[in-house]
Amino acid sequence: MSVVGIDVGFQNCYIAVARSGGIETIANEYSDRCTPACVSLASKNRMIGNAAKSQVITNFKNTVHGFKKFHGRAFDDPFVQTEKPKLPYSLHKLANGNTGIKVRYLDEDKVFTAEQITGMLLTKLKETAESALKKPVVDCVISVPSFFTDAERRSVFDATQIAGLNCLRLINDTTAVALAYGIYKQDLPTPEEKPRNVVFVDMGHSSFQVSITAFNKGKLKVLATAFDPYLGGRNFDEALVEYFCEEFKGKYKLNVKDNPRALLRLHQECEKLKKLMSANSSDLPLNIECFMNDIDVSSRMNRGHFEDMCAQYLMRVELPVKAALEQSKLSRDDIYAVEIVGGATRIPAIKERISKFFCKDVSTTLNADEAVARGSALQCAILSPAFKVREFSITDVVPFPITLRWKSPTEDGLGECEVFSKNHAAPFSKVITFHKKEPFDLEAFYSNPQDLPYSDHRIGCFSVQNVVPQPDGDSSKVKVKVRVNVHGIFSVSSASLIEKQKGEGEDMQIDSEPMVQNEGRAEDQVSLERQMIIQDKLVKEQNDAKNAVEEYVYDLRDKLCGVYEKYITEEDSNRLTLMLEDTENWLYEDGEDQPKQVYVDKLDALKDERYLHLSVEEMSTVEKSVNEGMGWMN
Ligand code: ATP
Ligand code: K
Ligand code: MG
Repeated sequence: MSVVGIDVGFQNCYIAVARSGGIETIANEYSDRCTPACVSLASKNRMIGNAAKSQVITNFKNTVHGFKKFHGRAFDDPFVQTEKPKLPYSLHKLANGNTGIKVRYLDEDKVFTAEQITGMLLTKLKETAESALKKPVVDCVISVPSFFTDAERRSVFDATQIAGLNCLRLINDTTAVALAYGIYKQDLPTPEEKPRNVVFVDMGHSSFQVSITAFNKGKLKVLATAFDPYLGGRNFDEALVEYFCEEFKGKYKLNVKDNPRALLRLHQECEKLKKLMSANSSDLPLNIECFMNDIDVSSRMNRGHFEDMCAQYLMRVELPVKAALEQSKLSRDDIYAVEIVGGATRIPAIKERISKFFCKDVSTTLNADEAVARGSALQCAILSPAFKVREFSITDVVPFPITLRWKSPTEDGLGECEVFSKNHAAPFSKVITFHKKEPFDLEAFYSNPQDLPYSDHRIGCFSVQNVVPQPDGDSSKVKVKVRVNVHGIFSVSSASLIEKQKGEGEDMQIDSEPMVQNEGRAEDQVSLERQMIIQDKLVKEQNDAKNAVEEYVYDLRDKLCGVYEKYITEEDSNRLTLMLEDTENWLYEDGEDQPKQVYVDKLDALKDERYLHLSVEEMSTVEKSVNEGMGWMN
């Protein structure tokens, strides 16, 4: 059984695998270790990852990217509503109020949930891992931002199931990074000694996360996490896009925002320019040929100007960093190192701000792009019974305080209490005792709505059933276990009624209903994903078979005027040439879209033709001798 970790980024995904030799990051069929978080739907199949990214402009309405924040999100959520007009594809309100993605697929209008789209992406990542490892991939650990709420985590978890994965843990990005940092360190303080405190900073395309983690030999404990869920590389791209849109309006009279293709191209060019500016402080050109209305556009930008333009974003860097330090109750002197990862931390001004705050140079000892995936693979190795790895205990934190409110139909005694405070250790179970005569409801919600990345603070409703009074009419003692599990998901996991005389517990039934639920039925989405996988496979086989015919035509044509020329009569050569021409025409006409078998038969027929006047042995001797670089005749 393989042991893999997957970093599902807003823009970039990575897969790492634990092998006996250590952790390796896996490259996809494009020899790229990064797979874009992009899914493109078409009339016959889907393209996912790199193949989808190349469709971003050509098939913009049906190429989905930037969907990570739609997990567990209401369509009416302010973030979704501000994103919507900027997206080249359409969003759609689902029956449960969540955000759906509307595309054209198999020549029909289709709405997919965020779970399904991420499920598609995970299918691709799973296949990439399987083809590299040459064995099935099921067990995995998937990373999520530390600020993901219950609804977001449940939604990502559903996506893993749609893709047929068995997710052993949803691990926080910064915790995965901490594990990748700590597990191989030989010189960590012993458990009795003062821990080594390290700050981890991850700025990706869409978000900014900070954690402070204490290390001792064999363990790590997250002390605090803080974040800006809406600050990332994309803000810097957008600032450039805005600037050039304004400039081109005046300079070329172009309304770039009215043209989705031009706008997407500008986005791509601005991202490239942003990256160049990280390495270069001089004036840099921006040139786009045939940008819009056949006009070539050009402009310039430099780092200083860029930083001025992005002042509002740079200002926000310090806030989570400061908040994390305050929550950890450490002082700057207690910090051993500040490790930065994530693509956007390559922006010099961001590095400077972090370094300035801690009065310390930032360290880049970890691979900025791969650390999250590598740490996730390490966590998978620790959790998997199929793999031996040194013990390393991980204590994470609850990102937002959680409150429980209870009520029963007739008894009074409505009440509430905060069951998990901010930065409370997780995973963790707690037992709360109630005195009740009848079934009652527990409602869980995040205590401080204003801290959340979005406006809905409800977690779920849990009904404790079958509660009855004691034989003497007194209230029964009901012990309820509440838990934040290994995925960071809250639940009321069990309840038992304690009988007065015996002091023994009898398990009670709990009906739980998370506030935000996946729109589709899980089984349906799983089987739909399977059908789509089969459909993609059929299309791929069909294309491969068709390409084989095409290649054969080109190959034989080359050989007829090359290696075979001397050995074939002119008559035969003419006949074969004509046949190749016919086949080529057929491929563009009737043979454009045929079932796989038609191409296979065609190829067989061609091969038979070829051997009419030269025996198979003769043909292969010709080819062999040519390949070996000697003339056939001598
Ligand atoms: P998230 O963590 O928000 O889900 P992600 O994991 O997909 O997103 P990363 O891959 O860590 O994000 O980082 C991608 C971002 O980093 C993009 O905005 C990209 O433009 C930016 N980036 C990458 N290299 C550089 C560079 N040299 N200079 C500036 N920005 C860069
Ligand atoms: K990433
Ligand atoms: Mg990331």
